[in-house]
Amino acid sequence: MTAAAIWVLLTIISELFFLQMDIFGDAASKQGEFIDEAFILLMVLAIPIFTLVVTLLGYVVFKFRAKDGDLEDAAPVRTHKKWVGFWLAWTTILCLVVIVHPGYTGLIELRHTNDQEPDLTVNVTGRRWQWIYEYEGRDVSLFSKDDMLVLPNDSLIRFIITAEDQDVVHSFWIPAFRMKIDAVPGLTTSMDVSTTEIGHFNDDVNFRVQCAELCGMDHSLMFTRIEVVEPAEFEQWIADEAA
Ligand SMILES: [Cu+2]
Repeated sequence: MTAAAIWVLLTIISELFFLQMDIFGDAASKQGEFIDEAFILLMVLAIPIFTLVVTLLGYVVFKFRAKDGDLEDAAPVRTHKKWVGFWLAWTTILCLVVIVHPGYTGLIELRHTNDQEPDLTVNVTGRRWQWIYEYEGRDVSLFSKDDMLVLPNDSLIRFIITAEDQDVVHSFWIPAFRMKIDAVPGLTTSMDVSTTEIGHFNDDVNFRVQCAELCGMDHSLMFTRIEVVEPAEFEQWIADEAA
């Protein structure tokens, strides 16, 4: 009874503490909003399980500790079948639930734009240790590490991603959009992002492309600054760059 009370109390405190935290700030894409919701849901579901394990461990260590001068062996441990069955059933149900949502529904959500025509396609190549970009059909490419990857807001952007032959595996990650996919030599992957916020690397470091697959000496420096601007401003930028 005491253990149950401690568990409930710990759970309520932890849930309240977690829900008032703002861990990542706001996501800057539709996909990102869904991913944040999924993360929060999984944490809310995981907290009671974590507090249950911690409470039981602490309770058992305290309650069944050896008394002073007691040198007898402890009573043998026997399986409590009902408890094992209960634990197995509930964890199985919980697992099946999260496989469907946010697991399966999440995949559908992140991939449902794949058959739509994007507003902008950017071809991306990973190379030790920088990213190279080509704005498809716009005659603009970025080759320097210092270049700013400018993107239009309120747009569906499709990144087509690969890595150079003879290179290693990289991972194309944009924290502000909460999206990430591997960049593999000889393989082409794609990632759709629907932008929802104006933003600049200087104000929020999550507005960057970052390699997320350890790829050697300058892995941590393999990033590109991002600026998301209004579509009209983007068109102006593209026109200036192409000139
Ligand atoms: Cu890399």
